[in-house]
Formats: sequence, structure tokens, C-alpha cells
Amino acid sequence: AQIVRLEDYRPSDFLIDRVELDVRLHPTATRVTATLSLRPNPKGRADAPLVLDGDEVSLTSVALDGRPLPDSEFEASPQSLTITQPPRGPFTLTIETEIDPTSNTKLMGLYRSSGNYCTQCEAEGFRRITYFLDRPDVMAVYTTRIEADKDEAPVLLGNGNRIEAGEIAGTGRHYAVWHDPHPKPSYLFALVGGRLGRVGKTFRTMGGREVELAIYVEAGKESRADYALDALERSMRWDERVFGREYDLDVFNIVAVSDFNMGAMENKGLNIFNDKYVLASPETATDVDYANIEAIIAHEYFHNWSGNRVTCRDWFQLCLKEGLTVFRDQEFSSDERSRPVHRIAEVKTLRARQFLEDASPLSHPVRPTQYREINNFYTATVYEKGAEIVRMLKTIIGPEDFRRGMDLYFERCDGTAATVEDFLAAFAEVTGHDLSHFARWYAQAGTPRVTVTGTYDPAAKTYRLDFTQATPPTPGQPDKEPMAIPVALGLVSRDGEPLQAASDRVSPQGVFLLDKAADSLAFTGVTSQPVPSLFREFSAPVRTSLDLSNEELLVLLRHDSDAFNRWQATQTVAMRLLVAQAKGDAVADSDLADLASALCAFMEADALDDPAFAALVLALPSEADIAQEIGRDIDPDAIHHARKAMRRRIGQACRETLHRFRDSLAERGPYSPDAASAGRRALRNASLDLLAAADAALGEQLAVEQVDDAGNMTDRLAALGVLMTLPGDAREAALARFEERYRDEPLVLDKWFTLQAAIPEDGTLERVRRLMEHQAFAIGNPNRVRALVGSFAMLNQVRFNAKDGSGYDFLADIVLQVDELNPQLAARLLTSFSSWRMMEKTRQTHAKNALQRIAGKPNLSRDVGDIAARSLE
Ligand code: B3K
Ligand code: ZN
Repeated sequence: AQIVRLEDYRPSDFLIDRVELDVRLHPTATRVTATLSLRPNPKGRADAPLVLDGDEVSLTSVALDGRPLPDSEFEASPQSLTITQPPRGPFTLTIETEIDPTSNTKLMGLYRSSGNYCTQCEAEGFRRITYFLDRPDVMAVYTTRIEADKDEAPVLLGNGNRIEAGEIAGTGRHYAVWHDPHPKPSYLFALVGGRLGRVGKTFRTMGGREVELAIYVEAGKESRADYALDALERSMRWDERVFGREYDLDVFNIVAVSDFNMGAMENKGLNIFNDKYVLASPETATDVDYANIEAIIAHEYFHNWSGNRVTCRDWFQLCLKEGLTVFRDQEFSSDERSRPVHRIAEVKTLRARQFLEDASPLSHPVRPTQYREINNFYTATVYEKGAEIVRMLKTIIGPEDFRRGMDLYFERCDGTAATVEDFLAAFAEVTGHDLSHFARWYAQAGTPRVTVTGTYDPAAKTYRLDFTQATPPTPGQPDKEPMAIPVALGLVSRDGEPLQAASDRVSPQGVFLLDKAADSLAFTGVTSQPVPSLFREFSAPVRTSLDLSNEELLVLLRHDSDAFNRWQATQTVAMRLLVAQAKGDAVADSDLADLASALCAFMEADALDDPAFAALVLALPSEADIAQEIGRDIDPDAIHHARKAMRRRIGQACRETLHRFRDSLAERGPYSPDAASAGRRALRNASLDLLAAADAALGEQLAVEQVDDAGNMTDRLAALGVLMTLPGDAREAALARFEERYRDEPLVLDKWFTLQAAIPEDGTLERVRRLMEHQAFAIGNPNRVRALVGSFAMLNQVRFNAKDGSGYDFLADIVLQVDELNPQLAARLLTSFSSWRMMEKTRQTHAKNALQRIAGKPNLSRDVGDIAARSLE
């Protein structure tokens, strides 16, 4: 397949100033008339032909300045429309095409979901609606007329403001005209037509403008959109307060659809969402669902400035909008909830997804330099590591300069298609810093490893930290340069007293910048042997090796002022013991006992001060985390057993405290999704989980009771999850009751699919195959496929990586099957093979065979072909 390279970027030969679209919706024959106001780009090549992109569109007619073009003056195929000798000055092109939204199973372009019409254009879906210069640096003002059967689509929505609407007498059809005054790239185009319920409210911006906010959902589910609407209002307020950003249209619409390839899409003034990230009620959504809804509503709203007002010059700059917008939504959630708890959650995701990707054959820089299929680069690296880069920038330059730099960036780049260089230039300008070394974070792939040793001299009262850094090779980048790594740090004394120590290389905010391969940091006036607390709040996306004993780490759990590092300390100790056990190395019983008693002591003393934090401390590293830490020759069964044994041990040691939490944290009063209430539920359910690990019979009894009596989905699902670890009739009966209760709730049945797919038992693959026959399952629906098949591959370490290769074979079959309908979804599933080289020999062989079988199949999509080829490289 053809490779697109950053170094080959050149401006478009033509620009499009205005687009007028007339879309006559029809289930199988939608007719689109596009009138494009074009002109040659002064920065483009003179005399170039006009080549418009297309994808599976069929051309009805084309006219230039109103004159129908004869065949001799253009060339058309489903992939492109070329005007061989276009005028040298401005001209209009009128293109009529026909498309079939019903058979569009790729869910790109115009398609139907539950009978409603909707669109998805990012990255290259607009070309599936009409021929166009489908690239983000071609920005135009759009006016869209949408026409449809009144019965079929009483609601018609477009980008911008609605300027006209009416009926077409005697036809049963009606229309609406939408105008978006802000020039935008085609990937932000959207339209919706359907039968939908609505909730709304009026928002007054800081500048006094009245905006009508509305969320459209399946009729009858309106009340489930209240939380999303509230989150939208809070997001808008927050962006005004924290970034000074005001909304810029008279309406802001969100539509929830049930068939969607990802979470949501930030189309200008008309966000389209996967309904999973809009709909919530206490009976159907968990605390985690509520938190995700809040974060994604915020994320898409924040794109209005970071993405839409300032967009990307080309798709290599994707992190410019995505990394920045993830950073903004993380900050929003941290302000709305608990900052340390949220930071821990962010880092868990970063490690589980991005560090994993970076250690795999799919590793790539935050700004890639080449791609075969851009949809395969909406990755944890671009999004999450991209956000970490923005966070490090803020850590290095400080909050005031960060805000000034953001203001300058928005001001200077407003209305343009920008680059990473434009972004960094704004910060370099306000601070006077040279950020060229820092910019390496965008170019160099791989997770740096920082090794630190500490040396104390009691006579001189000095303490020295010696740092080294190294980044492992990644595809196409065998040799690595040192990175600019902000290390937020402090010293803690063993008795918990804060240590006053001086070093002129640590900023007043407590940050040391490690920008060489090796460096040392000296402290004076250190009165007792300290324990260093490094990378506070996870100040850089690196792996660390510290020469601290378990005992020293547990000092941090008790005494560090940085909550993130209190959590990290326990994770590090637990990880060491889990890795040793999984590898079959000797583990002293006293070490296990020390960890358990430190955890119990922490629970007794501090847990109830911040239950959400305590629940995170109690959660051991996942099986996938442990596998990643081991890194080679992985035996998932050994990991599973080591983790199970440690959970049992902790459950036994802390039994009394955990029982007490079960009682004292029991829900009183009605459910509320706020962070404090969610934290209490999290700790209570973590207690149940550990109690069940220690005593299966008791666990089963408590869990069954809770599944039946719970007053909300969070508690019900947590208890059902505990039962998944306890084979037997009670579990099967509870599953059946759950299924019966939610038979008409697809998003809840997804949770039921996920739990079963993750059961770490021999029969699970058979169970998954059986569930694929369930009436609620649909191979064409991304939520269903991810819930069942995706969860099996991503969550079930032991069964997906079964030693006989059955898990890999199954996934390969599904990937090939899904690829014929929806390549993006298939490619996503296939990424679960990414760490196959870390497995032990037998599994590696099976995985390789499965990947080769995929790669060898004729007519693969570019999406799946690309992932399969890179995975095998
Ligand atoms: N920008 C979209 C993602 C589009 C994915 C295209 N394959 C959602 C988001 O990141 O906000
Ligand atoms: Zn985004």
C-alpha cells in the first residue's frame, strides 16, 4: 500500500472558500449536490490539474461555472475526480453524486444507525459523501441543505446555526438549511436526520451570548441525557474560567447514536457521540460510566478551540489537537473530581495502553513521520502521551507562562491549520526558552527508562542522586538521544518529618530537569538519611528503576506528601513480589507479610479520609501490567496464579478492616454519581473483592446478595464481577437473572458480555462463541463486538493467550470476518496481538501463525493489512 510521508507535505494546489451542499436523504439512494467555490492556491503549483478525493461515491454529473462538463474534460473513478484543465482564476464546480447510507457498514461517511442518518468524516470520510479536497488544511465556509421524509427524519441537524426550514408541499418531505460561519476542514462536517428525543437548556457565555444547548437521543431515553447535559454546561464554564475560551455559535448540539467506531466526534457545533458516552441512569450506568461521560463530553467540547478554531495542517499533526485536548479534559476532570485520584487513573491508562504500545512493534512517535492508514494512528501514543507532553511543558515553564503561551497560541493560530512547531513557538516566545530539545518528545518514540541511585553522607550532611536515562530502540529508530525529562521531587525522612534540603538545580516548584544521558543532583543540609520521592504526580512518561528497598518504599506510603507517590510506592512493592513469584523466584514470606501489614495499617489509619484513593491502593497491578513489567518469555498462567495468591493473602490479613468497610460504607440515601460517593462505593467493592479472594464461600454469599439487592448499577456490576472469579451454579444463576432483568438494555448487556469474556477459565472461549449467537449480539455493532470479543482479547490474559493458540485463532477469525464489514473496528481488535513477541516460545509461534494467516488473506483492508504487517515486522 502507498505510504504517506510528513516530509512530502506540500500545500494544496487549490483552495475551497465556500461549500454549498444539498443532501436529499434516502435510505439507499441519497443524492448529494456539492457546489464548491474554488481558486488556485498561490502557494500551490501553477498549471496543476484539480484532483478531488473520493471513496466509493458514484458520480451523476459535474458542471464548471454552470456548464455541464463533457467526458473529455474530466476523469472520474470511485476514488477520485480529476478536472484536467481547470481555470487559472476562481470558479465553481457543481458535483452531483449518489450514495447508499444503508449499506455503509464501515461507519465512515454518511450511514444509518437504528434507522437514523448520521455522518463520521474524520479522518477521511467526507470523500465518501462527495468528491472533495479532503485534507485538513483546506478550510471552507459550509452551508448545508438537508432534505428528508418527514416521517423518517423529523429532526434535521447540521453544523453551525439553522437559517431556514420548511416543508415541500405535497411530497411528505421537509428540509432545513444550516450555515456555519467558521471556516473548517471537511473532517468537521456533520449532518443528522432521524427520529430523536431532545433535552436542552440555555447557556449564557461569559461575553453574554445566549447559546441553545441540546442533546438528541433515542426517544424515551431523554432523562438519561441529563447528566451529559450538565457535564456540557460545566465544561463550557470551565473552559471560560481556566483557558479564557468562549463558545462561538448560537447552538451546540450533541446527538447520541448506537453504531459508532469510537467514543465521539467533535464536528463543529454538532458533536456526534457513541450513546455509551451520553446515556446514563443509576440503574444502567456505573460510576466509571458517569466519569467517562463527563470526560468525553468535555473533550469534544474543548475541541471547539483546540482542534476546530485551530486545526491541524496535516494528519501528522494529529497530536496538536488530540494530545492538547486530552490534557484539557484531564485537567477538567481533576478540577471537578479529586486531582490525585484522577492522576492515578490517567497514569494507569497510560501505562496499560501507551507503554504497552511503545514496547510493541506498533511503537511510533507522538508525531509520526509516515503512515499507510491514518485511522490506525488514533492511538494511545498520539492521545495520551501527547497529553503528557503538554503536561510536562506546563511543569517545566510553570502555570502562568503556560497560560500565556496558550493564549498566544490561540490568538495567533485562530482560523488556521497549524503544526506542532506553531504550538511550541508560542511557548518559546512567552518564556524566551529554547524548546528545541524538548521538541524531541514529539519525534522520538519509545519509553525512556530513568535509573536513579541515592547516596547519603551523614558526616557532610549531603545527599546525591545519580540519574541515567536511556530509550530503547523502536521501529525505524535504532539509536536514541537523551530526552528533556522534568523530575518533580522531594526528600522524605524516615520518621515522616519533611526534610529541608537545598539544591540550586531544583526549581521553586520542586522540579529538576534531566536533559543529559547522565546527571547528578546534590543536596546540602540533609540532617538524616532521606527517602527520595521522585517523579511526583508522575511528572514524566518514563519507566523508572530506583534503588529503594521495599521498606523505604513503604515509608513513602505512610509519609509522602505526594499522594501519587504513596500509591506508586505500594504498586512498586507489590509489582516486585508479583514478578518474582510469577517467574518462580524465591519470595520471602516476610516480604509478603510486610506488604500485607503495611496495607492493613494504611487501611486502618487513612482509608476513610479518601476512600477513592484507598481503593486504588488496594488494587494490585493487573495481569497485563505484570506481563509488561516482565517483558519477555511471559507465562500468563504463572502471572495469574501469583496475583491470585497475593489477593488471597491481603484479603486474609486485612479481613476485619475490610468487613468493617463493608458495613460503614454501605449506601444510605439515593444514588449520586459524585466523586465522593463513587469513592465510597469503590472502596466498599474493593473490600468485597479481597474478602472473596480470601474466602470463596463467604465471597459468593456476599456477592449474590449484593447483585440482587443493589440499588444501582455500580454495586450490582461490581458484585457480579466478583462472582466471575467464583465458578459454580450461583454465578450462572446470577448471570441469568441479570440477563433477564436487562434484556432490553443493549449497553447493560455489553457489561454482561464483558464480564463473561474475561472469566479466566477453560470454558470461556466456548462461552464467548455461544454469546456471539445471543439475540443481543451483532457483529456489525462496534460496542457489541468490543464488549465481547475485544474484552476477551484485551482483558482475558490467560484465555486469549491460551497455550494451545485457540484464543489467537479465534481472534484472527473474527478480525477477518469483521474486516469485510468494518475495517477500522477490525484493525482495532487486531492490535491486541501487539505484545505477541513478549510471550514464551509456544505462544509466540501460535500468535505468529495467526498473524501470518491474516496478513496473507487476499483483499484485506488497508487498515488491517497495515496493523498485521507492522505487527510482524
Ligand atoms: N477526533 C475524534 C476521533 C476520530 C477518529 C477517526 N478514526 C474523536 C476525538 O478524539 O475527540
Ligand atoms: Zn479528541
